[in-house]
Amino acid sequence: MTAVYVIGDIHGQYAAMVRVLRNAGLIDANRRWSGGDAQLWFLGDFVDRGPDGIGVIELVMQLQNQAADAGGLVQGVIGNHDMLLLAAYRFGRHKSVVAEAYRTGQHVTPGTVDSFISLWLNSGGFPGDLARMTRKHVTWLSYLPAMARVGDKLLAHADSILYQRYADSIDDVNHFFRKLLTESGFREWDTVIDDFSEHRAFIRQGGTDRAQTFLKIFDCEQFIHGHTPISKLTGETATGPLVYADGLCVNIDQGLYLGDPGFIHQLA
Ligand SMILES: [Mn+2]
Repeated sequence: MTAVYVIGDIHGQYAAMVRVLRNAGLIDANRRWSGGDAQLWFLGDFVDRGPDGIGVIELVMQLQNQAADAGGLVQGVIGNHDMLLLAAYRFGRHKSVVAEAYRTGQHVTPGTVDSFISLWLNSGGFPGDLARMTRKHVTWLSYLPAMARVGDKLLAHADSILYQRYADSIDDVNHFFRKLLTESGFREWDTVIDDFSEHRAFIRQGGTDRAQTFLKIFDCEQFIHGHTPISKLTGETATGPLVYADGLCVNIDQGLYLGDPGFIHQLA
């Protein structure tokens, strides 16, 4: 049986990510894949709130190639912050302002730049990420799926019912996102980014029923997600997954940007 790991929201915390992967034995001291045929899934939100989102993406891209060579798998799903950065890149008219501010160490005031860049900055965007972002990173992020099935588990970024709004199978949701991320205009992006602002759909009142319906639509037994830091829900430092909704849901948002130590969750 191949070992399967999932890791939640990295949010630009490069050093913390390296520490967690190293502790799990999935990378070596040179930050190269050492997980053999293991599978590792990142549940989105690679960027924002921490300073080195591009470094995080670069490392994940390298690990993806190294894991494939070793018979393993590294993959991710798209998070709303990844979309916010993509939107700033794709639709932002003031990228050069951000790049210049990054070079000179000046602060960019949201509101003095166009709305997509303002929205991204207000959501914890770091100018260095947009300044360093290239077509390579854009393409990689744009081709991430939104959902995945591993065994009988459903993997996606957000504890939100947004996915079922767009389609009623994993393949069709991914098709919707692929088209959105590669072809659609800013109005469609606006809607989806807005939909992504929902949190806690399966933990608040009626959540267990909502989770049952959600899992039935996508024909899975358990939903694994990030998006809402566990420590924000429990008020305590997160050191492992939060299983809730009668065991139907597992939150693995590590809260790295809040200073929690981080963890990796082994699915199988
Ligand atoms: Mn999120």
